[in-house]
Amino acid sequence: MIIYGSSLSPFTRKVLTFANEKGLAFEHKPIRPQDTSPDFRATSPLGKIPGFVDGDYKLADSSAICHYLERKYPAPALFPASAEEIGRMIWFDEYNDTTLIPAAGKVFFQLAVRPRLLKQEPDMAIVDQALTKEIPPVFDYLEGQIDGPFLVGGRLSLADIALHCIFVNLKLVGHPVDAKRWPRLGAYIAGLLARPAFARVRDPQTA
Ligand SMILES: N[C@@H](CCC(=O)N[C@@H](CS)C(=O)NCC(=O)O)C(=O)O
Repeated sequence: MIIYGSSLSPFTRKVLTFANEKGLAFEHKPIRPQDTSPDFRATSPLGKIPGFVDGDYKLADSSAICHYLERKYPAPALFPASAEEIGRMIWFDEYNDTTLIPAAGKVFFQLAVRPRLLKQEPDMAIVDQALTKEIPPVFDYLEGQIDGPFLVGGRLSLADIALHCIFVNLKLVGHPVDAKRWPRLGAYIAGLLARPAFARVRDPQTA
C-alpha cells in the first residue's frame, strides 16, 4: 500500500491519519501536488494529492480513499453504524473539504507555501480577511456542534480525522485555534492531536 503526497496537505494528512488509526502498514511517498512521476499520475488523474495504491488498485481523493479503506479493512471501525451517524459523518467530511479547508487553507498558503515553496511575498490582506471574516463563522459553527471528544456517535470517526487536519497547518504558521474564544473546539482539537496515530503524521519534515 502506498500513500502519495506531502503530509502538509490536509487532504493527504486525512488519509495518513486514517490509515494510522487502522494500524495499516503502508509506504508514504511525500511528493508535492502535480508531481510528474508516472506512478503517482496513474493514481491521481488531476495531479492532486493524495494518491493511493493498494496492490493493483489505484485511487485519488482523500474521502474516496478513506471510504475504500473502511470497506476493505473494517477493523477497527472508523465509520459509525447507524444511518443517522453515517450521514452526519459524511456531512462533516464534506464541510471540512469544501468550507473549513478553503477558508483556513488561505492562511497556510499565504504564510507558508508562498514564501517557502514559491519564493513569493505573502498577501497579508488575504490572511487578514481569512482570519477575521472567513474563519470565525466556521469555528462558531463547529463550536456549536462539539460536545465532547468526538463529533459523531461518541467515538472516533472520519469526521474527526478530516476536521483536525487544517488545524495542524494553522498551528504551524502561528495561528492555533483560540481556545478562549472557541473553548470546545480548542479542547476537541487538542484531544485529537494527542492521539498517537495523529501525532505520528504531524511531521513537517516530510513536506
Ligand atoms: N478533493 C481532493 C482535494 C485534493 C487537493 O486539492 N489537494 C491539493 C493539495 S492540499 C492539491 O493537490 N492541489 C493541487 C492542484 O489543485 O493542482 C481530496 O480530498 O483529496
